[in-house]
Amino acid sequence: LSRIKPLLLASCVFLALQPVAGAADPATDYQELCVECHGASRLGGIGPALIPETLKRMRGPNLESVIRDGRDATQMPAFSEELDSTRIAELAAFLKTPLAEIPPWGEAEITASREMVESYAPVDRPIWASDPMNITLVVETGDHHVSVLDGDTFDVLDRFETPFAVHGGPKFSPDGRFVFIMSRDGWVQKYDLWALAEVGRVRGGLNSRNIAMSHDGKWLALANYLPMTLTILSTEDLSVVKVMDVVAKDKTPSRVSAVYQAPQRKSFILALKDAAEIWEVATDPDAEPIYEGFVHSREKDMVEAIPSSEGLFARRRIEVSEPLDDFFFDDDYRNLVGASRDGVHGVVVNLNVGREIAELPLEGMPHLGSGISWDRDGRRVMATPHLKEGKISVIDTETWDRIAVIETEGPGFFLRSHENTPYFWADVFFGPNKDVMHVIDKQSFEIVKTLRPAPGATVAHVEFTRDGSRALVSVWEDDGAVIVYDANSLEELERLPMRKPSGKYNVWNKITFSEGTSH
Ligand code: DHE
Repeated sequence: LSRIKPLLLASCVFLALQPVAGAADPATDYQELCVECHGASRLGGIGPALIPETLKRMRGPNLESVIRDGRDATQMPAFSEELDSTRIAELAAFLKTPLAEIPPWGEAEITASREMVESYAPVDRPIWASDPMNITLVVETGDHHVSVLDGDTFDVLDRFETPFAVHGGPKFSPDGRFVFIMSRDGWVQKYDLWALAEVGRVRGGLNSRNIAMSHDGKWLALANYLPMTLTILSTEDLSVVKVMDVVAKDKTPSRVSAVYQAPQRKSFILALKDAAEIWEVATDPDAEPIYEGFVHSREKDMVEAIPSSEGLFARRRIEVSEPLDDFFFDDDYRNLVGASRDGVHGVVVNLNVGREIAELPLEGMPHLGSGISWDRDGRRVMATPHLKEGKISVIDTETWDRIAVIETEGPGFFLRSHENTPYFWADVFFGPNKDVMHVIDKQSFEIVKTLRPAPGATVAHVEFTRDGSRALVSVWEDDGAVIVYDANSLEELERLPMRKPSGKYNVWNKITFSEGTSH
């Protein structure tokens, strides 16, 4: 790949320098200017897929200005010499048109996309001297890289290129040695933290949402919008183990909004975008009792083992009254809370009995995936931000009553805490106060400090070090930074320059399912 990249880039640039003759026709302009890098079917090549499913999720400069001016620090050239503003607008509109046909993307195509790095050589211990359990990854979306940080010294051990537009949390193997990273174009990358080297990558979908690892670290599930499938890969060598078509009981095909690991249940839980069903997929070869043993379950007849008689990847459908998105799970993964489509309430689903058991008034689009939980007065509470309102709701996870609403300076995206800290941290992601980070007392719900470390910049997402003593905050800008805070005194200690850092992920917090982090 590295050998053909310069050739393709050279031909892109060469084409870019040719005057484009003839009347404006965006399809012709695409063939002449874009096809080399973005593929004949607009599904990507060395450049990303140019389809509405991916483009509408992109933050930053709009499509027309990217075509006109190019993209800094990427191989995307500027086309202002070749195309006038009308043709640029028409080309942008063309790229936002859905593809007439989605090419098949099954086992054969996924297998053909798999690229294992020939020079990769495994090592039997880390090639560095840092604490392997305190390694923290920073996803830098500005130029599509990940920085590998020593969580004690904050030295950058490596900075490697990722596929374009990484989304969601990277997933660590249970021993913290390997990490798997997913891009919105469906690429899954495997990286060896001990050797500081990429192991390989595979395109498991054409437009994808997130990945989850099985409880035993053997399988990686990829939730796809395009095609409407769940791809299961072997974590060992990224080979395809299974591609499940996601079709509801009434035969409606559905996109998969997200896939989650439910460790105690030894299963994956799937949120379906277009069907009023939640799926549970067993990752335990002895899954039979879980899937068929509920004498009282009205879902008994819905259990379908597909196709393994042993129960591995057996599927269970849980029917709900409407499609639910964006799940928060309680600690034992008995219940989940999902957001309703109308954005005004949440629904509690008991996964054991397979039905809805409560409804919560959660107006203003709760972002349940960012929910975190902790103990307060002997009760387990969870908190969730809202994407459309400047508030955080706190819910009692036994009664499912909302017990507090904390007013903030604007709608937030992420909440974070750690078992060793008395506070939780809440960003304000949207609106004029997007540069604000609130630090809130977990017991009193008082805002103890409002940080504004980079006035005017988006300041968001927090990760703690392994012991919870340091909080790492992203200044989410192209010339951004990760700011290291003392998590007790709330004093700034250090600023590490980064290119639009988004999420940060500490090995220990992730593999131990630390309280206050996403899973
Ligand atoms: Fe995310 C996690 C869905 C937009 C950055 N986001 C997740 C997860 C889901 C999700 C289901 C959990 C996956 C996981 O970690 O395994 N995100 C969605 C959406 O539906 C939404 C609102 C619309 C969309 O574009 O798909 C959305 N997300 C965004 C963004 O615009 C963000 C801010 C920038 C970006 O990179 O696209 C964004 N999402 C993130 C991050 C995480 C994430 C950084 C991981 C957080 C963590 O701490 O684990």
